[in-house]
Amino acid sequence: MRTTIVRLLSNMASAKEIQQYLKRFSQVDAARFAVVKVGGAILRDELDALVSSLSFLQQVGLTPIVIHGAGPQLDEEMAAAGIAKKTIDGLRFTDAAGLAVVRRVAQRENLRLVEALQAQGVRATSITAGVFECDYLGKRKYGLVGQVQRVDVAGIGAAIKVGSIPVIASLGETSSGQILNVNADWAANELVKTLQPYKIIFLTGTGGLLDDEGRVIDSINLSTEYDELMAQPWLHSGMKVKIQQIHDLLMQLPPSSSVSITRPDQLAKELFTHRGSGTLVRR
Ligand code: X2W
Repeated sequence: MRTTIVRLLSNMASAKEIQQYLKRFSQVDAARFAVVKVGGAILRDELDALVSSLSFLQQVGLTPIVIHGAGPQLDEEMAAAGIAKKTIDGLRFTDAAGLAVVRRVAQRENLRLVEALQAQGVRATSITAGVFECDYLGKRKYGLVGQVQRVDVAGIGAAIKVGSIPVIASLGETSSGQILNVNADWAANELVKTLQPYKIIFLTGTGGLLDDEGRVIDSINLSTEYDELMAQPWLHSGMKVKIQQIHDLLMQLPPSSSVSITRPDQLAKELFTHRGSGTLVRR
């Protein structure tokens, strides 16, 4: 573990810089340090780096809240089950057969991450139900897809109290107990709105928002750059949706809030250096 930490920190600036950030983070309410959204592709391709980074945070006494998706795994398992993919407005139309796959795969991926953390001695708590109280987004249009109405943070708080990283799947339920499929970015945004964490981090395979040549954009200041950015013909439609979602999220948070988009192996650099990593989006 020590070598992992040394390796993680070796690319960074000074010990003084790291100490500065540690001190700052230690002054934040432990339950509101960070929400980290992990895309399904990260669980598939970069699990080791993710585990190392989360392990490092626990070593220095920080407990992030992890919310994860399972998009690519769902594509694969749906295809294997003979269920054709249908997306509406970027959301997966989910019928009863599809929901059975969503529940199985979300729970499997959740446990895979929790077990990988525990195998490295990291305390982690699996949470696959009871967080996102939902209504149907539109039963006829989207099927069994949830729109979050309320976030119950009791289970999350209990895990953090004992220094265990809550690892949350993006499954919701209605007040009458119907399980629903929730988009993991949406679930992360609702968690953020409820908890108002100090740090908001999205871990993606791209490691940030990309410009026209596929390079990571360092920072985006929405108040001065949003309209211009949205008008760019080169902005990839997936990126456009992401920026729009981040814009809408930040508008509902205090003006000092920001969102970081980075890769798992750059997480410590993002948190503990002035330079950071990936893309920083501010209001
Ligand atoms: C998503 C949930 C998984 C997800 C889906 O079925 O793909 C809806 O679209 P990523 O890996 O974070 O994309 N749900 C309603 O969002 O995973």
